Parts: sequence; structure tokens; C-alpha cells
Amino acid sequence: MSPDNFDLFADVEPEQPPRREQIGEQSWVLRGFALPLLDQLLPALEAVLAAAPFRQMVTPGGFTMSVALSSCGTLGWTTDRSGYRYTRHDPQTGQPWPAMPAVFFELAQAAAREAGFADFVPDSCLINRYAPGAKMSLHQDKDEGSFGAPIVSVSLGLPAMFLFGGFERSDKSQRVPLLHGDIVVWGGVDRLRYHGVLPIKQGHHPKLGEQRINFTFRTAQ
Ligand code: MD3
Ligand code: FE
Repeated sequence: MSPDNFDLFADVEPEQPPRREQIGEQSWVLRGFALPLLDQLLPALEAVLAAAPFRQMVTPGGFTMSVALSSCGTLGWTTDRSGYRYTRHDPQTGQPWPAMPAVFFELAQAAAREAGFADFVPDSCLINRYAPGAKMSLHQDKDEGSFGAPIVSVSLGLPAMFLFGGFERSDKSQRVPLLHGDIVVWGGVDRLRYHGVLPIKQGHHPKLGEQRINFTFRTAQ
């Protein structure tokens, strides 16, 4: 009997699943990457929301989005009957969007680096709030001034099924479950792929309650 036969686990899965999953040529899921900073992220989020509360916005087509939005950073994404755009001021308060908390910026930059994008400098963080039933239909993100920078997305609270499509709306999409603390980084050739979120299922998250919150960091300008 060779010593190899004593390696009982030679052909089974390792105990820990890979922490970094590739979902596209230049797209990565970093499982649990936000968890070490959670106790700093949540108070910073509360402070942003005190100045710029969640609100539901209307699309150019006249539909009220099921997802409620806020923003921080120099530029915030907004929509109304006249179109989608980035603004320097919160249209609801007339005030500049709250500054991006340093811990948000550091986390987004570290995640981008982990996925191979050095020196990501986001100037915008869109904050999406999904109650159970809320969804985001397949779309492309193309309101940004340049597509050279990646996008970093942080998932908190209730789980979501993310849809990662192709370059045409009709292309088949892959389903990627996103859990509390997961970060996804998209860039390069994947930057203009269609994507969306299936309706969030009812549930209770011990830290976030009955909601999913997603931060989307972008270089908008
Ligand atoms: C994939 N938000 O706000 S994460 C959005 O979970 C948005 O709230 C979703 O799509 C959410 O626009 C998905 C972000 C995301 C952003 C840009 C992408 C995923 C992307 C660009 C290309 C491919
Ligand atoms: Fe998007």
C-alpha cells in the first residue's frame, strides 16, 4: 500500500469553496469580501441615508422602480420622466449628494484590485434597496462617461439571484446567487453586458432585516 492511499480526501472537494469565482472573462465574484468591514459599513450607510433617504424613482417610460435608491459621492444616478443621468445634487433635497465614506471607497478599491483592476477611483456609489418582491429588469449600464473603469457591487442582507447576460437583451443569462457580504467586480470586455436581479424572496436577515441593499460603485465621470 503506497502512502498515497492514506490521503482519504485526495479526490473530494476541499472543505472551503473557492473564495473567488470567475463569472466572465473580466468578471469576478469575491465571496464574503465585505464581511470584515461590516461593522464600519453599516454606521457609514446610516449616516448617508440620514442626509439622502431612500426614495423610489420614475423611469422615462413613466414606471415607478420597485427598488428604492440613494447615492453618495460626487455624482449620484437619478431617473425621472426626462431620462437617466448623473447629478451633483440630490434632486429631493437640492443638496450635494453626501460624500462617499472612506470605508466605502477603500472597500471598492480593494475589491477592484483583487479582480485585477488597479487604481479604481469611483466617484459615485448608487445605493439600491430591495424589499421582498423588488427586482431589476435586464439592462445595460451605459450612462457613465467612460467604460474603461470597472463596476464594483456589494451585496448586503437578503440573498438575490443575479442575472448575468450577454451583449444583446435576448442572449441567455447565467444565474449567480449573491449573498450577504459578496462583492462582484465587472470590467473590460464584460462592462456592457446585460444584467438584472430576480424578485427578492421574503425573508429575514439577522443584520439587515427584510431587505437587500446593494452598493454599486462607478467612475461616472
Ligand atoms: C454587470 N444593480 O444599479 S449589481 C444597477 O444588484 C444594477 O442592485 C444590480 O444593476 C443590483 O445598475 C446589479 C451591479 C452591476 C452593475 C453594472 C454591471 C452589474 C453589472 C455592468 C455589467 C455587468
Ligand atoms: Fe445595472
